[in-house]
Amino acid sequence: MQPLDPALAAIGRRLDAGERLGLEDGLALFATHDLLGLGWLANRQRERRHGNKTFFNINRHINYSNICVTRCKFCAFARRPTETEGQWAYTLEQIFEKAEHDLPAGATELHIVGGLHPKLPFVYYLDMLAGLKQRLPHVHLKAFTAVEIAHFSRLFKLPVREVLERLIEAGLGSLPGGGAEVLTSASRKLIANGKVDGEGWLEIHRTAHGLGLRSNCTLLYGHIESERDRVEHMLALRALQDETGGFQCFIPLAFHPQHSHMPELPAPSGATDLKTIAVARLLLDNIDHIKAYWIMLGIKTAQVAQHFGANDMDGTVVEETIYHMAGAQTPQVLSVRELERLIHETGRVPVQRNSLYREIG
Ligand code: V47
Repeated sequence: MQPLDPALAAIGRRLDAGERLGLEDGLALFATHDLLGLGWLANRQRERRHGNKTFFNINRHINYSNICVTRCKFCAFARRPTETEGQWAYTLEQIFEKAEHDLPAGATELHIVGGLHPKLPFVYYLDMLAGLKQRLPHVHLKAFTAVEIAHFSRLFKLPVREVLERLIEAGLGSLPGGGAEVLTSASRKLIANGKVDGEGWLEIHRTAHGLGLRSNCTLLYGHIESERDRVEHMLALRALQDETGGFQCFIPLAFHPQHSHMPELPAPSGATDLKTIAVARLLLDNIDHIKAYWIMLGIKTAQVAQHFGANDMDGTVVEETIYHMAGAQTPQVLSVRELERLIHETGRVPVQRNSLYREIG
């Protein structure tokens, strides 16, 4: 099936000639009504790189605390330090208990993030990683977004590089991609005022990559940002990737309005979800993996996304609070068997990976 939209067909010919797409191309891709043509183009790039494989991992999320000094408008998860109802901060023993006794069989990753807590000392985070590594030496610790790293740097009066070095020493394996929201536009200030700005977010990933850490990157879309904001955001990530090569995976995150501070906004549509995945595959020619995170896309869209440019589904997850507090209707856990079945049903071959995308088994 070739694209019907002449603008898409022209972009397809340029991709075949090995040309790189730019801002105007990104805008044209978002503007098209030829959704299947766009999917066809993105799928072609996806299959050139990954063939028929769809990756997943066996992981568990731990959100150690939702107490947060900032008030991001999109967030339904955080509670202010003064707002006692509905807040939590796990003790290290509680975290170790969850990790040791509620980890799916064969798990290779813990994904650990939380709010910007005003009081927890640096040693809490260091002991968390060291204690987890001691108990589960084979499990990769993907922990703390760049926003948390910036917070630690400010709170503990340490340069970002030193914060990262000490966390690596304690057992940090890589950085998750959260907190990027929209990096380049004025809308970042409107939805995420008070936390590290776009340049700062990129700089922390640059520093992490310089220290040999791999990381992921995200985009929060479907709120007040424009299509141009999305394209500029992707191009900023691509520029950093040209420099460092440290990003493994891009994860577009669909805004869930329920219980957020922008409940009046409609959630992004299925067409927007699929377009954003496809445009990411076409613009981010230097980031290998595009993840359709089933928790926020919904299982059905995450499956279709495997033919719109995505090649990863994330993993078993087990316990998720960020999206579920924002009204996500997905389950909190998928078994390996279910993940494999869902991937098989899309005509793809499920491949278990570790956090650094090495194939397992
Ligand atoms: O930074 C918060 C987003 C992110 C809402 O690296 C919301 O593998 C939509 O980054 N509606 C955290 N989005 C999640 C994240 C992530 C998830 C899975 C895998 C990886 C990875 C990273 O969630 C936040 C923010 O952008 N978010 N609230 C909401 N109401």
